This record gives sequence, structure tokens and C-alpha cells, in this order.
Amino acid sequence: VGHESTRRGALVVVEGLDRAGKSSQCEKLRDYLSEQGHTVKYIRFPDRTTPIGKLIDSYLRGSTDQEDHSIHLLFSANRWELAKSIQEDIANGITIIVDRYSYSGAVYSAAKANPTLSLEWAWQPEIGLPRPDICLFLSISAEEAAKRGGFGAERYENEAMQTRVRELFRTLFERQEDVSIIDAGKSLEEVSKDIQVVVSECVGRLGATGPLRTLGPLVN
Ligand code: NYM
Ligand code: MG
Repeated sequence: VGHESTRRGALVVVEGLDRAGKSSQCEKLRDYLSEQGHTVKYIRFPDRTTPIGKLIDSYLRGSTDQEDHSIHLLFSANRWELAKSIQEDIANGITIIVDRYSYSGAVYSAAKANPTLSLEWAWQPEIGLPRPDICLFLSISAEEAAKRGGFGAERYENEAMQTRVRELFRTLFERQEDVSIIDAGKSLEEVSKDIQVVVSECVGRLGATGPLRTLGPLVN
């Protein structure tokens, strides 16, 4: 009694295509976990506020061009610059919800079909970053995505790119542990309930998981 060390927080990542409902679900999950008594932070990548993030923002808006490998490494650097603070927060008992992470990083770049930018190449700079305890993939069909209205104005927000991204997410997640595929074609409330079940289970087994791990190489 009185010697209990701080229980670590969970690292929860939410992934999916543009318009899958990631941001709404991240907010709902934050509220749910807070109500359950957790201290929660909600962050998103790219973090457009840092100097590297500003370069990424201007690239995504189409104001600047960047070589494919170079912008890829900037997206990764944008995660590395926050890695230490993520590790510290988790150790201090804060649960972090992350809107997009290394998985978006690898698939959006690999979807460009640049011959020297494979999924394997794209994954390399992610190795060693904090490893999510759970990654929720909000999966929607092309038809459902289309129903949700037009594409935005940013780079990558076109049908050809989104189709390749969807396929690559599937390929990548076949090669990852701790991924939960969520049917995001349901109502906001239903999806939110499904996410709560998966995340509660993950938080419940954190004691057995041990300290925060790091991302490893892609397995076959
Ligand atoms: N994106 C996001 C990447 O290309 N690489 C990355 O590492 C990350 C985190 O940025 N279309 C792309 C995916 C999105 C775009 O993200 C901006 P958002 O969540 O739509 O603001
Ligand atoms: Mg977007």
C-alpha cells in the first residue's frame, strides 16, 4: 500500500482512409476514456505545428513540391520529433489517442507507385518508434466513401490514390499484430461502441503487455 507505481497509459492509434470518420471517433473515444477515469491526450499526425509539420502542410496543400522519398522522410521525422514526449506521457500514466501514424506514413507514400519507394522501404524509418498497443483500422468500402461526399482539396484526395491506399492498408495490416479492423460503414454510435469494446479490452490487458514497446520490421 502506498508503493503502487504509476500504471502506464495506452498508446491507441486510429487509422483509415480520408472520410472514414477518424477524427469524430477519436473525439468520442477521448470522451469515453476520460469518463472511465483515464487521463487522455488526443494527438494527430501530421502535426502541422512544428517546423517540419509546416513543410508537410504546405506540401499537402499543394503550395510546394517535394521529392517523394524526401517528403516521406519528413512525415517520419514528424513522428520522431514527438517520440520522446509520447514515451514520457505513456510512462506517466497518460493514454494517448493518435489520429494517423506510421501505417498512413507507409501506405500513402507506397501508393505513389514510385519504383524505388516500396512498402518495405517506406516502413524502414518507422522502426524504433513507440509501438501502438492497439491500432484500430476504420474500414469503409469505396461505395460508402463515395456516399460521404466529395474529396477534399489536398494532395492524395482523389479516387485513384484512395483505391491504392485502401489496398495497401489491407496488405500492411495482414503483416501487423495488434490491429483491429472496425467496420466503419455503420452509424457513428455503433462504430463508437465497437471501438470502446476493443480499447477497453486492450487497456485491461496492459498489465500483462509490459512497458511500451517499439515498432519492429515488417514480418511476412
Ligand atoms: N499522410 C499522413 C501521409 O501521407 N503520411 C503520413 O505519415 C501521415 C501521418 O496526410 N491524406 C497523409 C494522409 C492524409 C494527409 O492527413 C493529411 P489528415 O489526417 O487528412 O489531416
Ligand atoms: Mg484528410
